[in-house]
Amino acid sequence: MKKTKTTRSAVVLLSVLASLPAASFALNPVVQTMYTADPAPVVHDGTLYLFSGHDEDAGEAGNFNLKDWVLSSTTDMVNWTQHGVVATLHDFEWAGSGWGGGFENGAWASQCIERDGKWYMYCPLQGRGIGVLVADNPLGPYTDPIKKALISGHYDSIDPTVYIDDKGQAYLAWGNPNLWSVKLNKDMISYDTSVGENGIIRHPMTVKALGERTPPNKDRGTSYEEAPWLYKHKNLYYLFFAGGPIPEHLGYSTGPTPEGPWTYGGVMMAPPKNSFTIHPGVVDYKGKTYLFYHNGVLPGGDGFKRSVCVDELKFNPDGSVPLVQPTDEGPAAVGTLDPYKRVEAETIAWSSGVKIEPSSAGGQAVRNIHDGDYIRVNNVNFGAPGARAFMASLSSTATAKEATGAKIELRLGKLDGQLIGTLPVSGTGGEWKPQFARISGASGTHDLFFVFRGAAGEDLFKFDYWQFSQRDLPANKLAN
Ligand code: FUB
Repeated sequence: MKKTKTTRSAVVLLSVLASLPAASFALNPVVQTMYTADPAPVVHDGTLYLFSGHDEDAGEAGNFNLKDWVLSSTTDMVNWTQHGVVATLHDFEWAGSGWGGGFENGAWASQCIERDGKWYMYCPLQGRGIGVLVADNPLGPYTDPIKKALISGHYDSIDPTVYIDDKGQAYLAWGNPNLWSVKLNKDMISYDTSVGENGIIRHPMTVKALGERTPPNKDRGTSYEEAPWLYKHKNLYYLFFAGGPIPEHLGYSTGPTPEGPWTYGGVMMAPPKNSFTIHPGVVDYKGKTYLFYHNGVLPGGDGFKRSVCVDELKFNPDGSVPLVQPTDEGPAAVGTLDPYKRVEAETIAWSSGVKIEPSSAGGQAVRNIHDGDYIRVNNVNFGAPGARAFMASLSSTATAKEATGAKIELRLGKLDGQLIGTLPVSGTGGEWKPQFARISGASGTHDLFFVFRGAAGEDLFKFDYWQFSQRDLPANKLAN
């Protein structure tokens, strides 16, 4: 009797497990349509925004080539909507003067924060100081409210990190090779000049605070190199940073306030693959803590063509940070994607071949689509009975009368997984037009692949957004 009961419960459990979707994971690096570096995550109103630098595809060899800052966002940790460039060196009138690359280079590691409905982005213009931009929403447009450097170029002024404590006091810290900070005023665009050297505090660069450097270096007495990131967990403040020597690793220190005094905690991530720099960004989201960093693993990548990755960070009970192992699969999904609402084509878990550009219809669109390229979106919840139709907003240079020969295959689970529908792409004469396909066999939760087909080597079409429907399509909505 007992055995039968156990067997029956095991069968029930197995069938429940079988009906659940397999756990979906993010994929590292987070963005594949361009090189990204120096992650700066921030959570606001249920969305995780990931600001980052943007290593250009081409530029001066053996140097960083950064002109602008880009933004992606997620609500599930596996699908990232790319918002493209949100700020550039041209947003700073004064970027053109001084050493560092004029308007063409020097858009190094920034951080953005929201306060009272305004977004403040602290941007180092390498060699020229740290500026501040302000916007009404994370996507911008951003403008320069002070039209000069907030922190002059004399103070090792790269890699700003901004933090607002529970009492509303904001801090800005930065620096390579030294660590500096100011107390920002409530307006977030000026600082309290009554302390330190006209308001600027140099943190003691001691081994106790920032760890021992091995081998020692005459200019740098500690393991601290650059890329500070201020964060709080429980009652402890953390200073995460890139430690030296090169190739950099991630280290951390803790302290009782956002200004320290700091006590070195240890190494939290080994040097990244294929990049001599690393840069931390830590944020809490939906009950978990995430560590963003960069490496050089995308095809063509290296120390000047880096890519942002993310993995979960778990604290030890005493607040210390265990070594985080970088993964290819990234963290588990914390939500599903609703295919029955409009989804931007640039919402991507993984892609191959494609790029993004500003869309003539607003926002971004996917371009550079060739035969065999694909976009993957993860954890798509088709529910029951599931999807019966699919719509994509597409633009192609062929006229409505010309056949493009291109199509989108919709597949579940893997690149050559179950085919749930095929959309033959019509010519649109360069306009954005909705195009439709019948769908069958799409129920439950799956990773979804848009596989692009067409004449080899041809730039096929552009893709703005998509949506599934649980209702069938009238015949006149179908191209064939
Ligand atoms: O991206 C340029 C520089 O490389 C950053 O400012 C540093 O943190 C390092 O990642």
